[in-house]
Amino acid sequence: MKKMKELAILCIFCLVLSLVIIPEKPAVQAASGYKDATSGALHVDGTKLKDKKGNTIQLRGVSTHGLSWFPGYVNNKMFKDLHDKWGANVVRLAMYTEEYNGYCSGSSQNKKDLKALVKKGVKYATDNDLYVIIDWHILSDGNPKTHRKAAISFFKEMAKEYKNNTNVLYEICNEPNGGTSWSTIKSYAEDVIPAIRKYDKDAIVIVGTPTWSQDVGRAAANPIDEDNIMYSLHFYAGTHKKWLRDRAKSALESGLPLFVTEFGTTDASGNGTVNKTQSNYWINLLDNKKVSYVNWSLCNKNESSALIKSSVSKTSGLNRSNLSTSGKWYYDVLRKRAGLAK
Ligand code: IDC
Repeated sequence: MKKMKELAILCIFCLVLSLVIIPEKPAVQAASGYKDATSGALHVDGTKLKDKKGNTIQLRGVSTHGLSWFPGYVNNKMFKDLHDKWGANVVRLAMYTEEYNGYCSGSSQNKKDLKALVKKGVKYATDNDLYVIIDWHILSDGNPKTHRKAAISFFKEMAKEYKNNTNVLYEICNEPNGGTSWSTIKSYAEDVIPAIRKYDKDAIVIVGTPTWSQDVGRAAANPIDEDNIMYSLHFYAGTHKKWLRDRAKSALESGLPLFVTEFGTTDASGNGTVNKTQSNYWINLLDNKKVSYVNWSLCNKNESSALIKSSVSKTSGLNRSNLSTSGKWYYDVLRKRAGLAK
């Protein structure tokens, strides 16, 4: 009887001990990202992006292709997958201004449709704990001043709509080009930023830099005198190699907060060979410096930068095998960094 009692006490002791010392099995870690209660509103501190608690946060995610070309990927299930399965914490909504039913080149109905699609995108991002970048995607209209008035009214409307959202970032000119100088871009930014700030006082605003967002040194030499501004650096790994990484490093060293709002694993045409070696060099640098990055692009176009195989037509529920060479590489990059990879 006494032995039984001793045994029972021993068992209870062991049970208590096991509860105390056996660590809880970690649950699958979701992407660290937008959650209003935790990460919330972002701010810029030096070259770093910080969350509301002051922790450095790196955003990693994907860009849509042009919203007019591929509207179908803007759906709740896809965005949920991006967060839960891919481990992304940001999505970029690329709204062209000129090309193919661009916001400034299409009909007024097209303008309404695009605006509605952007709003859907922001909603799906918000519902799925993603930060979201609203991208005014200038390209063939190389000078952002070409559509300055339209940009001001568009961003005013967006900022009014999203003044209480803490997950919306504004990218006011994708890639200035055609010889547009930094001083022209800067003066454009100084017109658009107040339109945003009128409603959304301290949201992050990302400004493109000269020569397809590669001449970050120009901005570093004469930055915009405003809080919470970041500067775009874009690269396509097959074309932009060590020389552009060196340029990025020196811009960071001089204190310029960079955001890679677009990069491709291919050459600058968005096509050609996927250069994994150069892509890995880039990702290592960006991780090391805690620079955020967004990959081009979430679509199944028959071009090698597309994340999805051109033979796959579904717009959500994608498996790794549905992805292109670039897609598989990037899916693994994201999942690993979000702690989702096996
Ligand atoms: C490309 C698309 C391509 C589309 C073209 C339109 O991949 O399908 O026909 O735009 O002109 C950028 C631009 C981005 C480009 C991409 C690849 O921001 O719009 O997309 N790129 O060329 N800058 C460097 C490369």
